[in-house]
Amino acid sequence: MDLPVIAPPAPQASGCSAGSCGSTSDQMAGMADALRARVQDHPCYSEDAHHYFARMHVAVAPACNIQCHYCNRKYDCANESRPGVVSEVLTPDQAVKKTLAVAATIPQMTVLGIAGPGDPLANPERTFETFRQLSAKAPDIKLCVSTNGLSLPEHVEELARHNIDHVTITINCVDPDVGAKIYPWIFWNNKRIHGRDAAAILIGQQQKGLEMLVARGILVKVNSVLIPGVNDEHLKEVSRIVKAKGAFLHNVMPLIAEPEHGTFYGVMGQRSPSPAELKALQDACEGDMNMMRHCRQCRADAVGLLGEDRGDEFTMDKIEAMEIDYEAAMLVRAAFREKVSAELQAKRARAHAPLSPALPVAPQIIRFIPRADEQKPLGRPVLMAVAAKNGMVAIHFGHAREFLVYEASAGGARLVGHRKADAYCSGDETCGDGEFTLDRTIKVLAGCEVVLCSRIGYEPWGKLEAAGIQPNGEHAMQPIEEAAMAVWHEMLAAGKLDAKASAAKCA
Ligand code: CLF
Ligand code: SF4
Repeated sequence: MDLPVIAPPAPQASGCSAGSCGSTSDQMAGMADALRARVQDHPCYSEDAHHYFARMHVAVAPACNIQCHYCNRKYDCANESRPGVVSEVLTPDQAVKKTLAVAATIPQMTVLGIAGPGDPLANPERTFETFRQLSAKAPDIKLCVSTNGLSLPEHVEELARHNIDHVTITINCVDPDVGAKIYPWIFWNNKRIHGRDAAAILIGQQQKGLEMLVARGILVKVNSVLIPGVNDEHLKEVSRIVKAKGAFLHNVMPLIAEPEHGTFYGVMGQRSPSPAELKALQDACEGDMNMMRHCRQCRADAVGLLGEDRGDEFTMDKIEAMEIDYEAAMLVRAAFREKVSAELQAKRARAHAPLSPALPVAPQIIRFIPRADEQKPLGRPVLMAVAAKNGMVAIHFGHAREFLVYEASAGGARLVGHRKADAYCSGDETCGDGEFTLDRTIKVLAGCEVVLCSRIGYEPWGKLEAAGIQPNGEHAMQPIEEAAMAVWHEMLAAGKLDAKASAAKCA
């Protein structure tokens, strides 16, 4: 007769998710130390880092050499930013001044990226002049660039010369027939080329550029815009190919297409994917490569932590009035980095350590394993929206402008996306005003079963519950993963996690 055995404790109750989930904690587990050092303070390449470190973009690149159906040239490059607001285009000198001012004011700012408003490599003089000056004046700032890839091969040498360690290529397809539905034309060898031929050239250049960057040891992130009915299924093939060629990370972003943006897709009524469609595709691609789930589709002049924009504090007239002592600022920046590095190391150690009695662990973690024919699923995954700051459950529900979405399961909690919301509450006492905004927020949270926040008012609590979303304010100022797992275990203990319910919730 088979006797039940006591299972060893689960590898962790929090922090790190199991399998190749794409969370940075997992990526890090298998990553060489040298590679870790290259991404650990880059908010886009490391999910952990994005809670602590900020990036900024300088909009020095106005021109573009291709046309995408999701772009209107009046707006920022939609490959790496969301359309909707015109950037102030800067000269390289202005861009350098702005970067030094931001770096001196925001010690968290570790990365300077050039991502538009057109294509950085279609404006090589302006782009490389900015990089050249910054590598001399601010050597502690990482330099990053994002391109559509058409001119990439001819610039790889120069990128390497400027010590640019992180390059993003937007690759929406590897099949020219798909590409012809996304790109109406490219500008190539002084000629405008249309349709399938244009797409074939662009794809060839992107793939060649990717191979050349990887051969030089430069980290490559691939961005893809998910366009329902155009490249949704095809992106799995894209993911497989770019991974095989050595890309480090794949970032599948939802198409943004509104008629008021005046883009071809917007005007033609091409729809954007739902959060569930986006997640399903990211999950499908994940088997092949590390997926980025925390992209905020930032503007080409964004400043601050991902998800926040402090650009208004750094307009050129304000910068002219600042006195900047960059050498002194470098010391503050170095101290900040050291402090955060220590915090991140401690977090990783906690995530990979055996269970500590101090952590909130449900009794189910140590359990009897039934015989194979009696085994039941341990509990289904649950989507939880979190009003977060710096990796903690730290924001009042009514003040949240975005919610991070975590998937909690027996393997741990992992970030799977984010949802934008409008803050509707102006103070603790008035939480519950702005009914219309609250209704919209509840809609935005569709598919989530729990909301974790630091506080929440009576009225939104009731409305969330009525919508089938359980508010929870009991884990204020706890690390997100620990809070999410504690709630998941409570749900498991209460018998709310049988497999049947999941299909209905996550579809
Ligand atoms: Fe900027 Fe892009 Fe560098 Fe990041 S953004 S150039 S890699 S520093 Fe980041 Fe913004 Fe997403 Fe881009 S969240 S849009 S992935
Ligand atoms: Fe617009 Fe960027 Fe496409 Fe150029 S590459 S057309 S700027 S989205």
